Amino acid sequence: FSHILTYSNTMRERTLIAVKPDGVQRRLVGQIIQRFELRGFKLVGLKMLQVSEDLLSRHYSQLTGKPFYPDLVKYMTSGPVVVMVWEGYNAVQTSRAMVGLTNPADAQAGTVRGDFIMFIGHLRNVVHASDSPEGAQKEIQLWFQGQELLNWDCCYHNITCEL
Ligand code: IDP
Repeated sequence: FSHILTYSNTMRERTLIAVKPDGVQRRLVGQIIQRFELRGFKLVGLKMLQVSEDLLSRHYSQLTGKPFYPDLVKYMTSGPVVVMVWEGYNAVQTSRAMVGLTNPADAQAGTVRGDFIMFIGHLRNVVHASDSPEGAQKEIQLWFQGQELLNWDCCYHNITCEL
């Protein structure tokens, strides 16, 4: 049964996506949500907030020692972010592909970073996506309380295979 178990876990995989302050400033929230909706992912949590330095240091715990970390703090606390949890088949890997490479200059056309940013160096790249299922689980717990995530059924599941 192990392959079935793996398959069903992957079917209901969850990932954390955040529209960073530059994405909110540039009115890209709707466009980014639409891409995940159209791909068939299910929105199970959503909120807007001003990030604290404490939350950010826990979110980016592997980056706090990097030389660019102070700039990253300035960037990420410069305005509100919109953070969401999306659920569906292979959500983590697929959403990384939809978001594109970290440096927008290298990001492929068709990705969020490849479509909305020309070149601004590394920092302001509009969106965050969890990079592994374990990372996603950690980030979802960090940003959301359990009751803020909703389980709901897709009413046309039979036609689309959406969950
Ligand atoms: P990711 O956002 O594509 O997962 P990470 O390496 O986890 O990339 O870095 C987190 C964020 O930190 C990036 O999205 C970017 O905003 C910033 N960042 C990463 N590397 C650099 C760098 O070399 N210079 C400046 N900022 C960086």
